[in-house]
This record gives sequence, structure tokens and C-alpha cells, in this order.
Amino acid sequence: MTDTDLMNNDKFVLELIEKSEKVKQILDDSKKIIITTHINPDGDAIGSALALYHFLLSIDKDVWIINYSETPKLYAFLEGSENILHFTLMEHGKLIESADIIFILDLNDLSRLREMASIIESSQAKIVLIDHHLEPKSFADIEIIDTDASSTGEIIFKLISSFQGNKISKQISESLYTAIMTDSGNFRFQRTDAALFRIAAHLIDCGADPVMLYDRIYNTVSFAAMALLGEAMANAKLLFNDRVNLFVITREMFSRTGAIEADVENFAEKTLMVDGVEVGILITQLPDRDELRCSLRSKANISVREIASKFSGGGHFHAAGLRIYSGNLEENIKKILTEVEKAVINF
Ligand SMILES: [Mn+2]
Repeated sequence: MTDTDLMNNDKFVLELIEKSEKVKQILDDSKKIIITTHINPDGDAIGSALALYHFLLSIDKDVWIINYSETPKLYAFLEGSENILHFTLMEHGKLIESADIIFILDLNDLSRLREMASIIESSQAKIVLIDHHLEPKSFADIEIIDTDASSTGEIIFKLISSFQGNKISKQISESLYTAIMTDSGNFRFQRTDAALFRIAAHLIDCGADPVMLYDRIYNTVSFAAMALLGEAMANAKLLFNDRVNLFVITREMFSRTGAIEADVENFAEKTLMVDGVEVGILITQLPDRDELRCSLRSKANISVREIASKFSGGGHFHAAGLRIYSGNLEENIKKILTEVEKAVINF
């Protein structure tokens, strides 16, 4: 299969070729490169960062991945994840300021970098943004954005292929497969199509092990996490003519089961498993601080991103999220349900 076969029928390709030419130009003059991604990184964020990291190392660059949040343990098996740095201003401020290029992955708003944002803004480095979220804010020197992509990993695959052809290393293949698998909900979400499977198949040809990767990501939860999911499901509520399914995870449920915040990662998808449900809501009261996290999922033509935006949240049409930092649980649930009800009634 040639490079273009994997990118065929894709209106994004021409744009990508042009942008990758620009990236190539700035790479030629650069040595110190930083890669970063959003707070609470998911599989797409970590997998994309690692794939780009391995690629840049292979072309002899000095590369650091510096993230505001720690890497979730779930992804610690990926090669190179042990080198991901957990940001502190003291340790990494100077390094970021003196970088030649900063790659920002899988986000469309600098606020998702928290305190790293202002240092990046004051850096002389060229900023390259690679992302697939809707309605990006413009802040980078080069922006490679494909809102039709399943994942940032899919875009990184195309970018790396445009540089060196699509023969890629096992490390990069595993990272990219993880990125694509997790952000497509294990090849179930809307943007899963034949083209995505062709990329996945190619990554398997290049050394990614789909059985092992599935097992590591989806089949390795703790007993406590399973118990928490059980409680969430046992207490789920169908609302608004059974079109909405609500999971609420309270602080008490965390302490009763012994589960931790990271265990909730894949719960949101399960809200949509019920026949007839169009919107799934997962509300999580974080165990250790005053913060309510809400993940929204939808089927059909309901934009949960629009609902999330009412609370300064964001994301994708069918998968979005928001956070609330004050008020009591019951009141906040009511506020969220009010907005969900409007969206469901209007549809
Ligand atoms: Mn993503």
C-alpha cells in the first residue's frame, strides 16, 4: 500500500501536505522541541504525544514531553511514557521558554494547559497545534486541524507519513493505535469508517498488537473500579421519556468502593448502552476536591458540545464535558438536567 492509499478521498490531505511542508521547514532549523497536551490527558493525548516524541527522536531532535497533569497509570506501559515530565514552573519554565518549537496536541484552547499556557505564550518558540476538536481558537503559528478526524493520533499518523512514508516503527505504531482506539471508543464512535480501519490495519502491520493493546486499555481495571461502575449502573436513572440516561457518582461511592478518580475514565460511554437512550450523562463528584465533572455523550443529532458550552465546557458533537467548581451536588445536577432537557426537547 502506498502513502496516498491511506490518505485517499480525504479533503484534508491537500491541506496536510501544505502544512507538513511548513512544519518540515521549521524542523530543519530547530533542535529543542517540546511536546505538550491537555490537562487530564486521555489515550489520544498520551498516544499522540509519544508517537510524535519517538518520531522526533528518530530524526535526531532533542525532545521533551511536558504535561501539566501526570500521566494516567493506564498508559504507563507505552514505551517512552516514563520520560514524560510532570510540569513545574521551577523545573521546566526555562526549558519551555528556550525551546525552538512547541507542539501542542489534542486541544483547541490554551486554557486547557492551565499555568503552562502563559509560559508558552511568552516563549520565542514556534507553536504548532495539532487537533481535531470543533471551533478551535487560533493561537499557533502552524495549525493542523481536522475536525473530521477520529483522533489527534490519526492526524499525527498522516503527518509522520507525509515526512517519511508510512513505514513506521513499532513504538510509534503502538502509540498511534492507542490514540485512535481510545478516541474512537474502540472503533465504535461516529468517525469510525473504512479509512480509519485501513490506518489501524497498517499500524498492526507496523507492529501494534491489537489484542494486547485492547487488553491493556479496556480489560485491566481494579476490582474497586468494577465495583464503582456497578454502583453507578445500579443507581442510574432514565429521564425525559427514557431518552436520557443519568449516572451519578458521589464521593461516598468512591470511599465505599475504594475506587479512584481515574477509574471513571471509560464509564461515560456506558451511559448510551440502553436501547432508546439518546443522551448519556455521567456526573462525578471528585473524591478529593470541590469539583463536579460531567461527561456527556449522545447519539443521533443532539450536540452535547452545545450543552457543555453553557457551562464553559467543550468537546465534540457526540462527546463533551464540563466542570463545576461550586454549589451543592443536587443543585448542580438540576442545572445540568435543565440544559439537557432543552436540548432533547428541541430535537
Ligand atoms: Mn482527542
